[in-house]
Amino acid sequence: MGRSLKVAAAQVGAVHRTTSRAEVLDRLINLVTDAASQQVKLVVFPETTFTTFFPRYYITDDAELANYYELETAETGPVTQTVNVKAFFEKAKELGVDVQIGYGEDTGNGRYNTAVYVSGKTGDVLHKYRKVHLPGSTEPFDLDPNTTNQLEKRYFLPGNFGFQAFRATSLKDDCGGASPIVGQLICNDRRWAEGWRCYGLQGVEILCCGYNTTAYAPQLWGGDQNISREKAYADAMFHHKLVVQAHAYTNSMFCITSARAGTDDGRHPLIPGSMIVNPEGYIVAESKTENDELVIATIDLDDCKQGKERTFNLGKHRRPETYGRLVEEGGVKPPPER
Ligand code: CDT
Repeated sequence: MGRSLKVAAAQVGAVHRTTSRAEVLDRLINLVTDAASQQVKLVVFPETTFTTFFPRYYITDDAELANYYELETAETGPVTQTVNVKAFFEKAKELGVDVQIGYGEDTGNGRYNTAVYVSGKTGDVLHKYRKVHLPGSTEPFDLDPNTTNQLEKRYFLPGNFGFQAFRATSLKDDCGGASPIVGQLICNDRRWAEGWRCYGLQGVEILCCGYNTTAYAPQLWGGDQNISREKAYADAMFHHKLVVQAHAYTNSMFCITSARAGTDDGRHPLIPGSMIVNPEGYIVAESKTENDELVIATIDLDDCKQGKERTFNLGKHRRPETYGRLVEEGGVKPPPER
């Protein structure tokens, strides 16, 4: 077990439109403190963790909207030092725990759906990822304030950093002198094979992914508008697990997924399903509630070797000369009718 590491997904329960930043911060600090007390070295938090999942609302008040982002400019410094949230990062550093956490990033020139990976040793941002696949629409499909919209295309620009892996140098000593190779995705990204493969091609061993996935929104999804809440929930959980388990397996990597769960505002249900998946695609630990909860497992990064060296030895078995369409085409082009 030369490269074994204790890791956690920190699931976060309901955060309402009216929940204060201070309350959320307290809950996050409790989670990271609890993780540290159990010798966890890396904790993955959800997408847009510091606030409710605001892209579900059609927000016309610019001041309210601005408040959902962390302003990150030359003057403010990195997110770890911004006034709203620095207490969380200071606590993680004090405890010596690496964290990945998602938030709305406002650079002053553009807004992104972002996740940072922060070293528990130094408090430095080791890597920043901006969500590439933004689901939903720019315009609300329904102006009823109780409706669940999905307005990420309105509130964020598509991520412009690509799928760049990095070394978690902070964990080098914990992992037998070889720093883990880490990749990041945010929510909807996990449904697209392209990002996973980009990370697979960089030898990623731990994929970190936070999400907010609605458990019931037939108006948004299309399809059966009379679907029951139970069936919708089961479908959403099934698809979440299906994509994560399949892509972890085909890219021979561990994946830590972390949910914003619970029912926001009493009417916007989100699935839980925070889990740690191994390179064979099996779930090794999984959340049991819809509330704030740590999902913990000790993983051995050497378990990635079998898949990477045999079945999914990418250099040996891939035929990139046949994959041109993947980068040449954006959408579907069926063959012509004869
Ligand atoms: N936050 C986010 O990306 N949510 C999307 C909902 C898409 S509608 C199926 C997700 O992929 O979970």
